[in-house]
Parts: sequence; structure tokens; C-alpha cells
Amino acid sequence: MGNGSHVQLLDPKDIKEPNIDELELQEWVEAFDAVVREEGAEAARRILQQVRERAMVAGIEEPFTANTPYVNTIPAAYQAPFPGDVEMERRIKSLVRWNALAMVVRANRVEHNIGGHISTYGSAATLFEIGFNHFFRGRTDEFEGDTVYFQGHASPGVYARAFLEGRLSVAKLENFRRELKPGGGLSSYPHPWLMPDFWEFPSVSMGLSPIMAIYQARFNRYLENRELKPRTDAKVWAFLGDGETDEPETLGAITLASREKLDNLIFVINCNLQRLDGPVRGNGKIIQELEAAFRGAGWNVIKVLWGTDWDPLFERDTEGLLLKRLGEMVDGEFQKLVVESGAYVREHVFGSDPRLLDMVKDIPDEKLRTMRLGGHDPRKVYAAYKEAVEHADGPTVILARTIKGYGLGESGEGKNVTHQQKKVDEEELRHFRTRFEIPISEEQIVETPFYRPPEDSPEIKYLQARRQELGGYLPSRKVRSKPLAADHSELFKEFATGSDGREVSTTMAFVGMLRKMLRDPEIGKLVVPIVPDEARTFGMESLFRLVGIYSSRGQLYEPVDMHTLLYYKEAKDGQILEEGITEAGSMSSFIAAGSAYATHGINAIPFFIYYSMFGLQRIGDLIWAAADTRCRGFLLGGTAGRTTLSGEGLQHQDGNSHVLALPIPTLQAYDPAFAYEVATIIEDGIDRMYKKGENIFYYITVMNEPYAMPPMPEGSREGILKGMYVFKASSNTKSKLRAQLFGSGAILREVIHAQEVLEEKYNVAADVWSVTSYKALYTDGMQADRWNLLHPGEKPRVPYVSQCLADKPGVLVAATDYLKALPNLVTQWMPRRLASLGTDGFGRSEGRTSLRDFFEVDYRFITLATLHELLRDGKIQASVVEKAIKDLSIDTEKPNPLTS
Ligand SMILES: Cc1ncc(C[n+]2csc(CCOP(=O)(O)OP(=O)(O)O)c2C)c(N)n1
Ligand SMILES: [Mg+2]
Repeated sequence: MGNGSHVQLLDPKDIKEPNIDELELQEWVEAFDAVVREEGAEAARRILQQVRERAMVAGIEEPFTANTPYVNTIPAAYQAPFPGDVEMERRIKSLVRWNALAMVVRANRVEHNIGGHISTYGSAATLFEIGFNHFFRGRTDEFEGDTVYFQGHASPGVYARAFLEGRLSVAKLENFRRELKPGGGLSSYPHPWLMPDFWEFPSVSMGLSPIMAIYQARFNRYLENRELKPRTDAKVWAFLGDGETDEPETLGAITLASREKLDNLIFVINCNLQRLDGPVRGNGKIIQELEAAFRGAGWNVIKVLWGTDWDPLFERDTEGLLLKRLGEMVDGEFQKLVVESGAYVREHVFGSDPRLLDMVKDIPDEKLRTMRLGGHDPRKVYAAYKEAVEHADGPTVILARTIKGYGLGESGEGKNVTHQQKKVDEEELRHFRTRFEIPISEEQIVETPFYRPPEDSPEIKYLQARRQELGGYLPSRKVRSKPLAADHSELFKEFATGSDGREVSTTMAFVGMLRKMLRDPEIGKLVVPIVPDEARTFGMESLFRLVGIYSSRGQLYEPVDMHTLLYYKEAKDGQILEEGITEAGSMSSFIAAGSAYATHGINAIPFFIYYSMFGLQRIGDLIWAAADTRCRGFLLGGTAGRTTLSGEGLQHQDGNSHVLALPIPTLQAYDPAFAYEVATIIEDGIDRMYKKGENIFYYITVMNEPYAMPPMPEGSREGILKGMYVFKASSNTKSKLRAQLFGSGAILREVIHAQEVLEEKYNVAADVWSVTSYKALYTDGMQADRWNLLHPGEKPRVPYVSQCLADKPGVLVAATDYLKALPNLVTQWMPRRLASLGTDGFGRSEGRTSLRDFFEVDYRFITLATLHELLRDGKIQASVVEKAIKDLSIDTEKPNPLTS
């Protein structure tokens, strides 16, 4: 003690273990046990709470933990009884296991290295089967059914089950991963694009299916709150790997799920403690880490760690010794137990304390080694699922401990190499067959045949009865919506007349269209505007009041701008999905809405508008997943163009997105310059997607540069949609100096300006083309080439670009706000050489004029490029070009934007 004025702290080395009387401690615990036993959980909880409050008042700090001990969340005594036939379900599961294994093994025999995974499903089998036999409800006329995102690498198990259900033939199984064989095969992973009658959701790019599932569950509630579908208790299930949780998208949106109280959402994390290379957290505990993250985020967490075999041990563990020991062990040690002997388990888990050893003294080594884990125990998994589906008020995550490669015995279980195991030798197959009691003879085993018991076998009858009871098979995909019927051309008519000199941006024009669409009797309700905290940037705030911002809780406060006309109106039936700053979340909403025509039979029309730089570049993989999902809808790249978005600089200025749109086959990419072009594209898009049922979606860039919108030129509709048309032909038909100038988006106006300068100052007669889509031109050219390649004897098809330019004289010059690669895509179908101007390089914080000078895409450079082309053709002298450089004040020593 100090001298009275302050408390002297003890030197850490002098701190001793507190001397609590063991007997006293025991009395406290026994008293508590008695309360639990005699007065129940609620009374116990109150006592704990009081004691904790007392401790706090007394200044006794408890170390923070979001964790519970390393045991099952549901104590054995509270576990719901298993309603099924355990033995029958075990036999069915064994058959699925066998066929899944056979599928991968056979595929690799026929074609070495074709791949496939057996160990993921090995660990997930019970998790899936309990779902199939007891929980996943199929779609019926009365009930929309549950939605399931299957762990992608476990696909062989899903196929094997569909085979037992009689939904997939032997021939299909035979062609697993060999989709190009006659009659078709099975895709490696869940891909709705490849198997549109089977898979609903792609899930193999790790981390995407969890975030898509969260937003799917949220979108289901949105549809209900907006009365577009009846409220049901349908669930969204997402099965994921524990390694998968390292992807930022996996955990990135979990607070949305709890905030929105999504009790229609259940995550099941297959915690086999391994990923591809090795342990997920060798030196830690992934399950505890995930528990803390999900509990902290407000989820209901159910840990399913230990199987029934362990129940008696925990019952005997009155002193909490086993609990403590299991809490100390790290995942690397748990994984080792899987590959070691029973004696090793005894020594390493129980050997630290004679009382622990005593606990297991009657359990033989072999039994000790194989004591089942929670995720492989149907009773435990069932009880967890039951609690999850009954949990109200929020989402549930089930953390199920499993063994990777379960069933593969010594060759695979728990081994670090097991993820990629696809070959199994004869001995191991024999062992597997015997362990799972598959009726395949010694002679047949070498062949590894698929096995399906007869239709009237108890197994098939049981399995079919279960599925019938649950409303049919799953996964199963079907387009349930009817095509739109009404004519919507009236909505878009006004944009064909131009803006009468009023300066508007294409973004403003788009918002005008959106407003009209929202009021339309047929499509008004179906439109789903999605914004990631960017509505004001795009001038969309007027829509807040018009249709409201969706909020499952309505509006619990008076908004600060209540007195204004355009106040921030949140409403339970609000239509706008104001997602906050998450392009990934917004895109997941887009996917849920864009696939609702199949999932819900509702022709939802999503319009997701965002900063164009943060779309294809940032969330390209989700956009790829949208294509795989056969999504429909519109992506609007706002504030687009490298030089059009002034001031924002390197990170924001987008000169890439139209190039990044190229690889996505179903994405129709347009870079329109005028309101009538935007209107024409959207009107046609609605027609193609929602009337003709095409599985395409749109990417349209819109700009924030205001200018007068011209009226739509006569006969330009087809060209706008096909990718190019003459916007303004030269009126000078006499000049010998001719040029064809191609412009897109905001740069089209620079081209028009160059046309005037060329004509007035240099006597060059130039036609101006608006190129609305290089991607469309490129695709069309490739189609023609391919047809010609395969039909040498027939009249060759002429690509649209070639048709357009067939008798157009002069040099060719293109200018774009994107990479030069974009116009260069189509040079192969042009009659002559093309000079391309584009914005390759890093952007700058500057105004538009300076930016266009810096990137060399303004009218001056277009003029220069045109003159230079004429020089190369020998039509003018170098001195003319040199003089032009001076007249146009072009700095020939300026930095190169490509490298600076
Ligand atoms: C985005 C992404 N990165 C990498 C992969 C490759 N990959 C496939 S499975 C896998 C390991 C999966 O581990 P885990 O999530 O724990 O699942 P498990 O197979 O163990 O059940 C990896 C790295 C992928 N599919 N997606
Ligand atoms: Mg894993």
C-alpha cells in the first residue's frame, strides 16, 4: 500500500492465483445448477444478470468475449427429437456418397485431370441430407418454396441425390464435367447459364453466394412489404465453407441481415477446419472466430460441434474440465486428431488431467477415435435446423463441425491434400463400399458403377415420400413469369423531340424516363431503382418523395428536411433500394431483382445506377455471376467517361468500363450521347428482356455534362440499337477532302465541333457518326466472320460496320472517352485504316476542357488526327498539318497521358 493518497498497484510478478476455496466455488456452482434445474433458464438468466450488474458496480471488470464455450449451443436435454428414420436416412446418404464419389472417380478415369471434388461433399453430406429430407421445401402452386445456395464444390453430392430421385440419368452422371459430350453432361459447379432447369444460383466464386443470399432474403421481404408477393415463411439457405468466410464479401453484409431482422435467412457454415491448402486457422479456432463475428453482428448463432457420442462426456464434466481442455486446443490440433489413432486422442485430449482420463477410461481407443462430430450427426443437425427455422426476429448461422473428406478413410479424411483428391485406389474404394454398405460386388468394384436401388426399394420410396411431402424436388429452376403485354412506347416518345435548347445531361434525361416508368400502370410497380448512396449525385432525389425509399421499419423519425418538397421519405412500401455505400450489396440486390422473373415469377425491372468506375472494375465478378444467373435489368454507369467527370481525378474517372463489359456475353453495353439514344435503348431493352424473354442485361453509361439534346434523326432507331448511325452528314458534297468521324458519349460533341472546324478551316467534308456500342459492332462482326468461316460456299455475310461504311469516302477517325482499344476492336471490318483517339492512362483532377486536352480527345486533336490521316493518304501537305497544330494551340511537347 502506498502512503494513503493513491492505491499502489502490485507488480505483475507478485500477483498470485486468487485463493478461492474449492468448496466455496463448488457451492456456488451447485446453487446455480439447482436454480437451473428447479426454476428454469429464465430464473438462472436473471440471477446471472444481477450478479453481473453487482460486479460492474463494484468495479470488477469482466474480460469482453462474444464467445460461448466450445460446446453445442443446444444442450442435449433441449434438443428436438429426430422425427425421421435414422437408419434409412443413413442408407440413403451412403448411396449419395457413393454416387458422388463414383462420379468424380469415373470422370477422371476417362479423362485424366478433369477434376472434381469429393472431400467437400464428404464433409457436407449430413448437412445437405437433413435439409433434403426434412427442411428444404420445393415450389408448389400454393407455396413459393425455399431458396438454397449450395456450396459450389459439393455439387457432386447434389447431382448424386438428383440421380437417386430419378431426375438425372446415368448418362448425365457419366458426363460430369464433360458437358460437350453428345446428350450433354453436368457442369462442374452450380451454373444456371449451363443448366437452366436445374441450378438457380451460381455459388462457386467464393464469397459471392453468402452476400447474394443475404440480399435475396432482403429482396423477398421487399417484395412482401410492397405487396408484390404474399408474405410467407419461405427460407433462404446458404451453405458455405469455413475457408470461404475469409472472402470480404462473405461477412461484409452480415449486419444488414440482422438490422433487417431477416429471420428468413439461414447460413450453414461447413466447418471442416480446412480450406484448399491446409487449415483455415491452424493456430486459432475458426468456429469461435465466426461465432464472435456473427454474434457481434446480431445473428442467432448455433454451434453444432459434438455428436451424440459426446453427450455423456459433457454430462460427466461437472467441473468443466473437458470444456476447458477443448477450449484450449487450436484447430491444427483438432485436425491432427482426425488422422491419428485413438491412443493419440486419449493422450492429447484427455491426457493432461487424470480426471479427464478417468472420464474416458471405459471407451476403447477405436471408439474414441471415431466419436462423431456434430456436423455428421443427423440428430444434432436436425435439432439445429429446427431451431433455426423457428427462430424469429433475425437471421441464424449454424456453425457445424465436420471432417473434410469424411468417408475417404486414411486416404483423405482430414489430410491437407484432401481438397483436390479425385482418384481413389481400388483398396480405398473397397473400404468405402464396405463402410457405407453399398451393394456392389468384388468384381464390380473396379468399375466403380453408379448405384441406384430399384424404384420400389425402401430407400427410394422413403426419399421420394420425403420430397413429395416437402413440395417437390430442389434445386430446380423454372421461368415463372409471363411476358409483359402492354405497349410502352408512349413513355419514351417525348425524348425523341429533343430538349428545345434546354441543357440537360443524359443522366437527367434517364431520371426523367425512370420517373415516367415508375408511373406506368404495367411496369410502374415492377421497376426497382437501386442506388448505393449516390441518388443526389444523379439528381434522383425527386424520386425519394415520389415512390419512397424502402425501409422495412417505415420511418421512425421526422426527417430534417420534412418541410421541403423532396424530403427523405422512408416507407415500408418504399420502392427505391437505397443501399448505402456498397456496390457489392447493390449488385446483389440487382441479382435478386434481375432473376425474380424465374425465382418469383415477377418481372422485376432493376435499374441500378452507380458511379461507373465502381461497377465493372470493382464488382466485376458479381456482374459475371449476374450473367450466369440469367439476370435481366439495367446497369447504369453514372458520371461516366474519363474526361467527362471533371474534378474527381484518377480513382473516379472511368475510361475502362466499356472495355470491361466486353467479356460478359449477355451484357449489352451502350455509350449513348443523347436522350433519344438512351430512350431508344431502354425501350428496346424492356421489349427484348420482358416481352421477348431474352436472357440479357444492359450496361448504359450516362454522363453529367449538360447540353442541349437534339431531336432524333429520322431513321436512326436501328442504327442506335445496332451500334452506329450517321448523326450528321456533311452538307459539303463538293470537297475532295473527305472524312468519316466516329464519336460516342460525351465525346461525340467534340467530334461534331471538329466537323465544323474541318469544314470551315480546312475544307474537309466530314460525316459524323454516333457510335452507341462498340461492343455491339464487335459482336456483330464476329458473328458474320464465324458464319462465313463455316459456310465458304455461300454468299458471305457482311458485318454491320462494313455495311455502314461501304460507300463512305474519306479517312476514318474515332474518338472515345474510353481506351483506344474500344474503337480498335472493329477496325478489321472497316474498309480503311482507322485513327483512334482515347483516354488510356491515369485520370487527373481537372476541368473537362483541360482533361480533353490532356487526353488528346478534344475537337482540336480530332481535327489534327483527321488532317494527319489525309496527309498519310497524300491528300494534303505536311505544312498544312503543322500549321493546324499552331492554329489549334496544340503543345507538341505536352506530357503523354499514357505514361504520365
Ligand atoms: C473467389 C475464389 N477464390 C478461390 C477459389 C478456389 N477454391 C475453391 S474451393 C477452395 C477452398 C474452399 O475451402 P472451404 O471454403 O473451407 O470449403 P471446403 O471445401 O473446405 O468445404 C478454394 C480456394 C474459388 N472457387 N473462388
Ligand atoms: Mg473448409
